[in-house]
Amino acid sequence: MLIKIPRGWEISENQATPESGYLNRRQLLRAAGFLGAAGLAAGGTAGGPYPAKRNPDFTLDRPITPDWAAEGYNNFYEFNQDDKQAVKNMVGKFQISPWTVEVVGLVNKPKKFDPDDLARTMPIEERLYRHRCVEAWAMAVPWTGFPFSELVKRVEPKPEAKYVRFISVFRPKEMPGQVQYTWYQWPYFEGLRMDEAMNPLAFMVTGLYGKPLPKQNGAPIRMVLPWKYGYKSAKSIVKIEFIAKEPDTFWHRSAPGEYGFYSNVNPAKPHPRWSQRTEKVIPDMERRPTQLYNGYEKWVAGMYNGKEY
Ligand SMILES: Nc1nc2c(c(=O)[nH]1)N[C@H]1C(S)=C(S)[C@@H](COP(=O)(O)O)O[C@H]1N2
Ligand SMILES: [Mo]
Repeated sequence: MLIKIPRGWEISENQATPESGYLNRRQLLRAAGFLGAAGLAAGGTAGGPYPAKRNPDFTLDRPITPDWAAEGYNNFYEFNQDDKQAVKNMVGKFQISPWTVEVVGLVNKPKKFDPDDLARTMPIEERLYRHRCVEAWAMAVPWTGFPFSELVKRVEPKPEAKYVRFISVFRPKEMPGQVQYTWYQWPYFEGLRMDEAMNPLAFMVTGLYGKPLPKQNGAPIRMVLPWKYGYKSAKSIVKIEFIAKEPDTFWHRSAPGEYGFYSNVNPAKPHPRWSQRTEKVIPDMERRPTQLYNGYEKWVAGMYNGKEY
């Protein structure tokens, strides 16, 4: 294949952040009172299990990212790979209800779940987590969800189950990127080793900022893995499969030399096309040092021998 495939991540770091000026301008407008409720990214309606009680074990080393920034600057290639701020305006046709998450594969009790039922019946809590995209932008947000291990317990994996695969929704009629970007293998797919999936940090998320998850952030249900680059955390999941062998992943398939299976945040391991030493915190894009495992080594370092990438 000699065709040059355009990928969102194949742009220089300078080009990757034209939005910082825009976001600052928005902030100024908001401060001046020019943007009212209509200027906010649409979130879900509060009520039901939201807001959930915050788990005090997870603290931040920085302020919480403003909701309009985390809900208005999104990586969601099913909609748009070039303009993170356009995603929130492209999700209108995306139907998130009814929705079924199928849990299948090497389990004793395969099950189908409705995300709304999960939010009502699982031990949901709010966690403040840092998020680090492989592109270097970062944020810190209050997710609502439950430990993925709780769902695993309900399906009883067999001893042969060594990995978990996550598959996002395929809705070409509702997701223009799935039609336009023919060079990717849709739907989005990701994976974890079993011990990573059972780690207490692995969080299945149904809410953000004390409300149901906005569509652009991966409604109605997504994974959040704060010690890994953001692309490991699949959005809008419809299938979870327990398997015996390490699975391929969407980004590894697209660019095997650039994206490995583990993808743990590591400042010392540069991306082939840019450094990972520092990160840029949205919306102001001020630089901070990247932390090993995104600052979560206390929880996750014991799972690795330092060679995983
Ligand atoms: N299905 C799907 N999941 C996805 C992505 C995507 O394009 N499609 N992007 C990933 C990337 S690169 C990041 S950084 C996060 C972004 O999540 P956010 O928009 O809620 O911040 O989602 C991840 N999960
Ligand atoms: Mo990302």
